[in-house]
Amino acid sequence: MTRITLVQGDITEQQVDAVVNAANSSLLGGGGVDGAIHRRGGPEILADCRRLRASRYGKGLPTGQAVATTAGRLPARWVIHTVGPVYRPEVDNSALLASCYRESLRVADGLGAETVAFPAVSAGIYGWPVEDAARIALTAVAESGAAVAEARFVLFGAETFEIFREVMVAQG
Ligand code: AR6
Repeated sequence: MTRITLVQGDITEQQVDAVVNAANSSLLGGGGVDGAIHRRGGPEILADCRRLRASRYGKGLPTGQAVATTAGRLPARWVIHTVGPVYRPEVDNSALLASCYRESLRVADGLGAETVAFPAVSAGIYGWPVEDAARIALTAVAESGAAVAEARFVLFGAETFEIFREVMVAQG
């Protein structure tokens, strides 16, 4: 069973096997966690992403899916890129957000990763309310059945960390 842990901090500094990136379909970088991972990890990650675009993902990585690249200069071995849904109050995309976590863990299992760090996918630029994003994320990981030993949520800022902590306590 996967143990879920929460820390407040910067995901690019985590000593884990794999770091999950809240990417966009292009896989070619952006702001938020994506920008931080590419800045800190260096150009090897982007080079791998370009190869993926030239081969398996000509049209981009679909929302809810996940794919791994090198982690370049990050302490981790791999970056697992996933694409969260953009939050739209009139559409329920929670299944797609849950899929990001399930698929990332499936990729991690395939790599033999034991420790995986997750950001709060979709809860930044993509606008998902943090409490709801936390509920979906924690449930998806708890129910994943993955072999990964530790799924570590790395929350940027005290407020997001506190919300995740409260949701985790409420979910038991
Ligand atoms: N470590 C941990 N968490 C972080 C870090 C960090 N270094 N930096 C930001 N966060 P976001 P999204 C938090 O916007 O909502 C990009 O342009 C942030 O505070 O990174 O899925 C992509 O290319 C928030 O809680 O991802 C896409 O176009 C959470 O990580 C788009 O943004 C996610 O925020 C994806 O948007």
